[in-house]
Amino acid sequence: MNEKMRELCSLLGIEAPIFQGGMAWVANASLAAGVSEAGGLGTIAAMNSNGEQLRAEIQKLREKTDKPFAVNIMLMSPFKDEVAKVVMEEKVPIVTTGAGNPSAYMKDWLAHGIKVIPVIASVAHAKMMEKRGASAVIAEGMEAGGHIGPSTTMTLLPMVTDAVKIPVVAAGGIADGRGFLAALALGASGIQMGTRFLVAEECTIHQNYKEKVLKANDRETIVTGNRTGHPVRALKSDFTRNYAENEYNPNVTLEEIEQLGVGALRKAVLDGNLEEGCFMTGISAGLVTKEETCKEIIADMMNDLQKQIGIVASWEK
Ligand code: TUI
Repeated sequence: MNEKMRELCSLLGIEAPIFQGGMAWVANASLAAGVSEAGGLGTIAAMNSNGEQLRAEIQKLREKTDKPFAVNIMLMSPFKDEVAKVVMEEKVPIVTTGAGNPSAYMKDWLAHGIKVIPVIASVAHAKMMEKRGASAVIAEGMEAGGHIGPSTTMTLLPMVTDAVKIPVVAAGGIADGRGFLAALALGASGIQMGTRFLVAEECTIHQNYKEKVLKANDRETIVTGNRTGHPVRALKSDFTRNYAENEYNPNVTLEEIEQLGVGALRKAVLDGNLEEGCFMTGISAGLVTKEETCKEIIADMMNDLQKQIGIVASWEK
């Protein structure tokens, strides 16, 4: 590991600088404990939980591991205020945030000793988060699945690492040692992966979801929601085709479009509903070909990184 990776690991008390993304409906105690036990940073997503459901999930995780973990608070969630309180009451060590600006909560979280690591999609937001006391930022490019910003990982990452002094974690499009090395080359201290962890054995999503990820090629994802201002990347399906048709139909109102998305992620994750489900996935699904344990994924990422460094370092003129 290089100096930056070691600094990030010792800041958070983890062994490998690999975060698991806080995927709504997906990132539960089973997956997060699997990743944390394997030495990475496991994350419980609070997106689909109210305060008490989140508390129960945190307790479940603590029965499985005593290693550090994070809770991800999605700032478009209707439960954001109550889950923001629960992370303090439960003494959660690390909070990551997504899809918005967490400034309103940061003073309280910091006063409770929580390390705050926001997902950012712009240089300005990264600088603001550093000023407000973030321990690190996660710079996420539009290769990622789910709700995305407009920049690519390849361009956003070096601009953010130039702009802030705190560690930067790279997210969006990374699923193997080559992507890991590329992120380090662009100045990152670590990486976050979502899509690769979708097919982890500890990930409890419906098998139909896993099969779709395993079968996906490079052209299998599509971004919908540009008209509503909430672009979301997901695997092409009956749902995304229907959504895209309505999105660009001038007779359909914005409210009607928003309504189409409600519940579709839950139907994909819990029911594996191939007709009505929204299978949120990053473009890196095209790189994900086998089901493994979290331990195998983390070990493979570190070993593949080492191998890729060897390949690059052995270049001759
Ligand atoms: O949050 C995500 N990805 C998500 S959340 C989600 S749940 C959902 N369900 C149904 C419909 C829509 C979403 C699925 N995927 N990633 C983190 C992320 N945050 N990506 C981009 C951002 C972001 C964007 C703008 C962060 C901050 C921001 O602006 C802050 C500001 O105020 O400037």
